[in-house]
Amino acid sequence: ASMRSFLKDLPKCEHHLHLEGSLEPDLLYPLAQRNNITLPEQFPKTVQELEERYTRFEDLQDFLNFYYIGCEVLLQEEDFFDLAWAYFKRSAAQGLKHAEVFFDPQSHTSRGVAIETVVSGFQKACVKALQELHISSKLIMCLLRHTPIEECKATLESSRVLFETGQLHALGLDSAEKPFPPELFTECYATAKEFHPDVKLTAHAGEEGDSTYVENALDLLNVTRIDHGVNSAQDPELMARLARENIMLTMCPLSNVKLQVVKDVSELPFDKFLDAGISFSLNSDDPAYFGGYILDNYVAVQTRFNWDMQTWKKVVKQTIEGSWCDAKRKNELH
Ligand code: ES4
Ligand code: ZN
Repeated sequence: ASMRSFLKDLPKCEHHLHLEGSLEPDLLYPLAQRNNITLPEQFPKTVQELEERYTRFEDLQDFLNFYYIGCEVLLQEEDFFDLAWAYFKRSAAQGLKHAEVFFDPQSHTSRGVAIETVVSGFQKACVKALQELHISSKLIMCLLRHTPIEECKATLESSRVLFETGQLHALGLDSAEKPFPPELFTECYATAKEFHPDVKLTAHAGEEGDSTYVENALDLLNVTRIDHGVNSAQDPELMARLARENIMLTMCPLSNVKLQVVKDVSELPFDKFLDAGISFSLNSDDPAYFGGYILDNYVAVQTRFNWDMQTWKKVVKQTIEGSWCDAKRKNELH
């Protein structure tokens, strides 16, 4: 209990959170009803059955199949607001202070929902989170790497004004990693940077893909952050580069166990990364699916690694410094 309360009081920032992945079963069914959505026939019928199904996933694709069905209940601006607000409230109770959150516009625009509807709902939740919970936030738009490149380009074009006006802060890349390597998205990443010089770039890499996915994301997409990056530990030269170029890895311990990237949190290469001087943050990824929000991930790490106070201070400091908020906000967070 005292370990949990120590970790709860740390000023936590989240860098790897899919808003659609925070859709809890107890919100999914009410939204389906509110929007008159018929879920697929084989889909679990009750909150309890669905929670049971979420306790085991074969791999990333098995999880994604459920994740994209979950997305289908989101239609109106209010739905996107409710989703994000529920995430902020639950995370505030776990000591979250700053969040840089992903969303997948293509999982909604493919069903006829306008990207402006999605962003507007999320934005309103972000404003309320700052006012009422003192959580600052940034929105990161992700492209779905399994979709045709022309669709990705069209999505990017539809987001131009949102980036130009600062409503969107960064571009990311997610969904099935193999066989969709970073090099397919070189042009998209160059385009996003042309929208506005302040646009930040990140990409999922090295979760199911090997260390070359991480290397190519750095070389070809010009990202300054890597989401997951677990498999970077396979390559000592890459590790030295991550440290030298101050690339932050956004690690997701409970996710990696649930998707069978590792058998246990204790197998994650945190000590290697610490020794190599690589910055990483600890994140919840898709908390409604993987059984824990940000503090639960901190607790899962501490239970295995038993870090001293000094190590936690270092991790918290690196997390704040690796955030995309301005210097004034970073100062408040420290
Ligand atoms: C995701 Cl864990 C993970 N990996 C890749 N894409 C994703 N989208 C949502 N969660
Ligand atoms: Zn992710």
